[in-house]
Amino acid sequence: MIRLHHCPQTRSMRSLWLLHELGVDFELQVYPFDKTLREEPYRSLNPTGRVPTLEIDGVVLTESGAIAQYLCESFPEAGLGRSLRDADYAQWLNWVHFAETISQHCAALTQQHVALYEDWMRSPTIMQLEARRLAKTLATVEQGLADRYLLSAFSAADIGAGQAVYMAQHFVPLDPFPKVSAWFARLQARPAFQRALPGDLSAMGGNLVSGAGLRGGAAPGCASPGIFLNRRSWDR
Ligand SMILES: N[C@@H](CCC(=O)N[C@@H](CS)C(=O)NCC(=O)O)C(=O)O
Repeated sequence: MIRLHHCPQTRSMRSLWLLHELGVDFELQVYPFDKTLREEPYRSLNPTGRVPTLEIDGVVLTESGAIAQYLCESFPEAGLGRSLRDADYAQWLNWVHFAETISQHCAALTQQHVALYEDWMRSPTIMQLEARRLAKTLATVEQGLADRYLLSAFSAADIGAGQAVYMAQHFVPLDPFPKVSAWFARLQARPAFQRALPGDLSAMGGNLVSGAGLRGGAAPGCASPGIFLNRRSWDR
């Protein structure tokens, strides 16, 4: 049994996109991006109260990079992972985890732009610094893009980094990075990417087991300044 615990517009989109690319059966439990994640029964699965969480045959994983590795190793026939025997294994692994280097800046910027809801709480210095550091990570992707994908063919590395760029585009323009822009357009055209976007929950696929308090379609997420968090719901 595979069950993904997911909030739209967050890092769990990586895992959802990958599950769709793998074409496996899974259940999808969708939450609002608020303190529901800190409550039981979710807290027992993921004590830090974050998404994603993946349950797979009695195993629980709570890091998107680890989830990517575990799923790719569980379904090697899909060809989205690499193993130690492959010449590009180190590159693959590095890109799968580089996604988190991109995402941490997106998370910091989301905190500044969205979660800190009073002007006095925000720091223009941190906003500028984080945006510059985020742009540097995009420059790294620009430099690393071999051709159409990060490796010689589409893989979970593109999913991890691609989802991070999906978040990053809210904060930095992609225009200065032509290879990133073309690659990201290619990724966005994939049906599995589109099924992982927020919107009609029925289009998300998987076997949707529960909205767990979700009200009215996609929940607000952690990198969508256009969609406001129920900010006070995080106060504690
Ligand atoms: N390193 C973790 C980070 C997970 C994470 O921080 N997820 C965010 C959503 S993008 C979250 O759940 N945040 C809730 C919070 O910070 O309280 C991963 O890659 O899965």
